[in-house]
Amino acid sequence: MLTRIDHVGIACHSLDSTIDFYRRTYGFEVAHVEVNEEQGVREAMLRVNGTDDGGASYLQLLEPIREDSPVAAFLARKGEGVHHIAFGTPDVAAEAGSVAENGVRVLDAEPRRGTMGSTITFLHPKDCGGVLTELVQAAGDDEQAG
Ligand code: CMX
Ligand code: CO
Repeated sequence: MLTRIDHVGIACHSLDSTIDFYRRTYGFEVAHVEVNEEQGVREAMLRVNGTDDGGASYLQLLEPIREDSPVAAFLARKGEGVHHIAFGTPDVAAEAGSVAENGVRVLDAEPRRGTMGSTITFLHPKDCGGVLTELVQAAGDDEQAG
């Protein structure tokens, strides 16, 4: 079960100037900044709204911290822009199993650590109509569902 759009991931060269754009243009403020070594990014979460299920929706601004990372490869090929969409779910492992049964490649053998204590996994964009798709179980989501 997918319950919300958790975030839209946006690849950028400079986190600071992209944060500045979203602040000046729309008034969005940074809710959280984090380095995720495993994913090779420095990222900022800009909260857009809360949702009925107790989660929230964010923009996730992504700046690569090394050249051999997915976001660096994306920037080199396509330049700045929308990198992925992430759906929220109360159970990321169950959701990954269910989409895999439908023939969609799940990129992680086990869910990994995402931003703000979340648990995440990615689905191959070639199996999702060209959209790199992430599934997110927010920290505390399982308790809300139970
Ligand atoms: N969206 C849509 N298509 C994408 C894509 C993206 N973000 N990234 C790559 N592709 C497409 C490419 O266009 C290419 O298509 P063509 O063959 O038609 O040209 C194909 O996928 C292969 O591209 P590639 O540059 O060779 O990339 P890889 O196969 O090495 O890797 C992917 C692609 C999706 C497997 C890899 O980026 C990945 O594992 N991503 C998941 C992890 C991630 O993105 N982490 C950063 C975000 C962290 C977070 O959100 O917290
Ligand atoms: Co993401």
